[in-house]
Amino acid sequence: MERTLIGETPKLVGKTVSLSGWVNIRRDHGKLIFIDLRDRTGIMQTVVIPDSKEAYETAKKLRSEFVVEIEGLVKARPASAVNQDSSTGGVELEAKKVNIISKPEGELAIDVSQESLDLKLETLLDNRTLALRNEKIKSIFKIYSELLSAYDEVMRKEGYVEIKTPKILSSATEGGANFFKIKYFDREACLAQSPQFYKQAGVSFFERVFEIGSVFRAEPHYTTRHVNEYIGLDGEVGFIKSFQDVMDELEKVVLSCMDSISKNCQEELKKYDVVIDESKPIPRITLVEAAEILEKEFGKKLENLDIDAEGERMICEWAKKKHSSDFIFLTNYPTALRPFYSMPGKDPEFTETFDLLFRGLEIASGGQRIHDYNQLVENIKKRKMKPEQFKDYLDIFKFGIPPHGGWGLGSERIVQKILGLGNIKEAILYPRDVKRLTP
Ligand code: AMO
Repeated sequence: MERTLIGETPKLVGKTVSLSGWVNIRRDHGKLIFIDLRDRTGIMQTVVIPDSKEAYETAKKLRSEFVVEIEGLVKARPASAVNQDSSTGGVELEAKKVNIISKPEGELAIDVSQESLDLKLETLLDNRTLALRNEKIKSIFKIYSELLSAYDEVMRKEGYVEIKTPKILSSATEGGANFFKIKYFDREACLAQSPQFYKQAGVSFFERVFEIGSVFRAEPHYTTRHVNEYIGLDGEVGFIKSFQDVMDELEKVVLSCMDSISKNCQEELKKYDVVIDESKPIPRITLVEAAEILEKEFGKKLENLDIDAEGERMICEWAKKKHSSDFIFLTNYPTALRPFYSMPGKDPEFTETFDLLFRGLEIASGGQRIHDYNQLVENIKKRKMKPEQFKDYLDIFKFGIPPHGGWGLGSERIVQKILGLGNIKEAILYPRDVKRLTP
């Protein structure tokens, strides 16, 4: 018999169907055996009665996570039963045949059938492939998948061309020390800290480009918002008049992603009791203004305008109260805090750059770039770096390139903050941190 999906069964009351999936849990009540069956569309209760002899004998052997095929009659469940337990829907299957397709070996480390797995993050990550079978945890990644598709869709709609750039590089793109050195045959290379140089090159041939790609950061610390490998949603756009145009673009893109998630992931959002509010337009304040607000409203002083995690949380609290916005752009970061490619402002102590904060956390950085060859060479020298090291990057500017800018968005941070997850690692299938290289 052809396979029917659980999601299709409400329309098939009175029909005989064959379902395939995993045993979420087996419960025995007197002589009846209840098997909650899980497939990619949901969970459904199946009932095996002793009269169906063969099915009953097989059902007695079943344990959680057995992969099975169950044939039976779709029946409407009494409303009272549905009210008591709504997790398995309004129909059930009266099983006639049960066939074991595959069995787990040995004991399972965790029971994924619970609505919410109340376990330590380490346990969930150590047993990741199993934990990812839990419906609530799976919801995180359905939302993540929606984010990737929404980003792709809006970028293409706005005329950006998707590119994929190399992740093995000869030099670091973002400066600082947080890059991984690797052995590359008889040379040293490093893993890309961002697609920065290549997306700027992309502007010189496509005007507008985007990339969804892996980013590697050798952050030696443990925080709830840093990991060592993440997926960046990058964008770069040419022919801008100022970095305000870049923020306009990013605002459009981010709000469009939020809208798609809100429209297409209602069920998943509900599992986390989350509502996505309209946040339009996103307020923009300079970092200097933010520092004043922090001091006046929260009594917090910023050292050299270097806003920390607490400051970001506070300024978001202010944005919510004052502008009813979950987002806020902080602009014009000090030169000392931004990479060498950032466009200086009228006051050269500051740059034409921004961060985008969402519900207390920085989710994106961006800005206008220096596009003049000589100015860029000077800037590299000013930072005590050697222009020779950036020869290929500098070539981009020798060939002629319009004023441009862009952003890097941390995809996992967006999902973390949408769902209010305590740690970014919850929003990563198989996260990498200082200690974790498996699974
Ligand atoms: P930046 O280094 O600020 O900027 O990174 C951009 C965004 O990436 C995310 N992010 C991280 N997420 C998880 N773990 C980390 N260790 C981590 N580091 C950064 C954040 C951050 O806002 N090239 C520039 C962007 C640009 O100007 O276009 C860049 O990489 O969400």
